[in-house]
Amino acid sequence: MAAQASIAVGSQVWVEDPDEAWIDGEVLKVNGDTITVKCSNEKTVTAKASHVHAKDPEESPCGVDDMTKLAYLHEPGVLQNLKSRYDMNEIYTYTGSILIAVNPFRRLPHLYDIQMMEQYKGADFGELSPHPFAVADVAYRLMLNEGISQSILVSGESGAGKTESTKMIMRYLAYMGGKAATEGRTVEKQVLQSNPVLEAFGNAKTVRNNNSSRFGKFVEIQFDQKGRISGAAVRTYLLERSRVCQISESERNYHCFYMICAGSPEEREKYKLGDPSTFHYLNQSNCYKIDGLDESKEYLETRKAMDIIGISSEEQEAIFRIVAAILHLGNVEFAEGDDVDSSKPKNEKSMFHLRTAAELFMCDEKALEDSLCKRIIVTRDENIVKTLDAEAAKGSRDALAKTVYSRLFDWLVTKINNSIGQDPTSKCLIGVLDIYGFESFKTNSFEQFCINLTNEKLQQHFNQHVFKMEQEEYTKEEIDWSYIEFVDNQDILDLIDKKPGGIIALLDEACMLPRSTHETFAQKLYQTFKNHKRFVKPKLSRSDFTICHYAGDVTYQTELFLDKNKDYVIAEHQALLGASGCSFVSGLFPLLSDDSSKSSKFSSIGSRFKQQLQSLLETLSSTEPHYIRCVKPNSLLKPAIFENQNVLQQLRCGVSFVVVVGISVCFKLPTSVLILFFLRGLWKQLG
Ligand code: AD9
Ligand code: MG
Repeated sequence: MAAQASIAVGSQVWVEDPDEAWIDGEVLKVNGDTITVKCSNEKTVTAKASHVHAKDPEESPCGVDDMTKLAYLHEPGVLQNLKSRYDMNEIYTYTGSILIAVNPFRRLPHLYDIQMMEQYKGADFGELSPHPFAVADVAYRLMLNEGISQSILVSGESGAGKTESTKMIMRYLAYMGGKAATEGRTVEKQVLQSNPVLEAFGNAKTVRNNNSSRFGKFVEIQFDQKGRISGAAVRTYLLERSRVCQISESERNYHCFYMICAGSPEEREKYKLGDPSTFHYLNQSNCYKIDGLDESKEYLETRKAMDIIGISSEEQEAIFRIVAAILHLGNVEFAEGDDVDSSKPKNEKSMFHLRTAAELFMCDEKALEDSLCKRIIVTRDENIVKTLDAEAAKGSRDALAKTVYSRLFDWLVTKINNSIGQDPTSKCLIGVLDIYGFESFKTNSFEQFCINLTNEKLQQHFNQHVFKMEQEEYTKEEIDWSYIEFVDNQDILDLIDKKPGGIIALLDEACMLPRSTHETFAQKLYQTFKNHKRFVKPKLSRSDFTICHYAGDVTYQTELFLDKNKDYVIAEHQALLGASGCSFVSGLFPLLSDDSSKSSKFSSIGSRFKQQLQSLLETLSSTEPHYIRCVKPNSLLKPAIFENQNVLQQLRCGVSFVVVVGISVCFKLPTSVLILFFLRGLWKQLG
């Protein structure tokens, strides 16, 4: 471990490089604290000793299948190991019990077939090559033998391979817990088929991933005493609604919209559909096709999956009719109406789409128009009709589209859960979590705020788990662990979700006060958190704020925070679709108790999300966790390219939390500590 001392003239080392992150070379000169290295790219570099690391003497060209087998566990060593393995199509590597998966961006033959599953069945962990099946197998055995519920937490940035890994885990568990060779709709088949359905409605092409999940997912698979699957529950988190009406360059809307445009000629005729480029909700980005994806085939597969789940053909018809209706709705444009500040459909074309949308929603055309262009203000004495201008009518149209779509998505999730069914007698479950990783973009809005809160919560869960594991290990190995100080992220969590007084609580408050704007909200934050260690007001901004997250600083733009936090259905929309002649549509808008029918009653998305997270964490805490960390080797989404800097960044802001003080006194470290160092990028301090 502390082999830095062995750096002498002639020894092989790693030294920092601006392009490659780390480059190898031979030491030419050692001068006190500075070392001169002749690099393999022929450059000669002089660096501080603390920035030069010994290279593994017996480094094999194939790397090692477990990082803890490296002679030196430092950043360049870890990176080199992942890279050499990746070059040989060995995409999986362990760090102790944690599986690192580097996305191959190509199908690897036989890696996931039944013979492979058969091999991993019951094999000791670490005996075979690292694989998600091995992780799933451990979880399954522990559940069966010890009777403890398990969870598998898959993390990584967008496009890193979380969803693919999750699906493999589910396939393995279905294989182990399935009733082999049973015909018909078995529970495990339904569990697996929930994936294509959710992906059709919840995944979209983004710049980061052609099949990006725009929602978080926790699948809980329940088993009976014999280890057979007896039920399952899917929980989803925060579907990105804005995508329904608004897409950025090179991105697409949800897959289902393109699928229905590629339906049978009869369907296209029935729904009056044409090319995707004729719909405003699809043509904002000029991107319609995804390489290697056949929309009409995907459509048929989705329908097949829906059959297996038990979604009736009438329901399926209604679902896709609604999808088509949303497309037509998006094509309704507005012009100034006859009165001041009023609006009406812009032209014949808009009238046509309005009529078609009304037909497909099975509601009254005039009522649809009114619900878009007018508001009814209820006063004590009378109801006053207020007209909306063209801009407001467009906003109303988009709000309707988003509301219908998110209700549809929720319906699918509920249907999946009801169809598969829950096993109330099940004592053991395995949960698989596929949730968005930490995000930090140029502009970060409410979505990133919620996503990063999720990651803070999971981080804390990880801290607590590993901390416990560590303490046990130290005690066992009689190591004095007082020098390991755990940095808790509770202060960040308090900043965000403390009630009262946290950012979410203040946001809710702002949403309820009639005259607040994002600026007054930001001012309130600045005032409240002026002395908070984790909160910073950026110098040149009047409404942004920065949170110092465990994985790095993120600056949020508050502009849309208030809007995005408000979850309400416009009363006119509720009334319109609640009265639809199609029972499926009206079923999406059930009448609620009296007071909520009053216009625009506020309910907070942030607070609800916080509660959902709380309950997720409670579930996770009652399980034994396993971790899979996915890594995206390049931003081009292409095979065989391994970008050092890019990967390093991901490893650095992965799960991290431990600060080691005075570690130099200790050379005898248990494996799990090595795992921690790896996760934290702490090898630097190890010198
Ligand atoms: V996001 O946060 O939902 O945007 P994920 O879920 O991390 O993201 P995903 O699993 O969708 O990424 O993987 C992205 C793409 O990489 C897939 O569509 C595959 O084309 C590719 N991929 C990922 N893992 C594998 C694999 N094990 N084998 C082959 C893979 N291809
Ligand atoms: Mg995904």
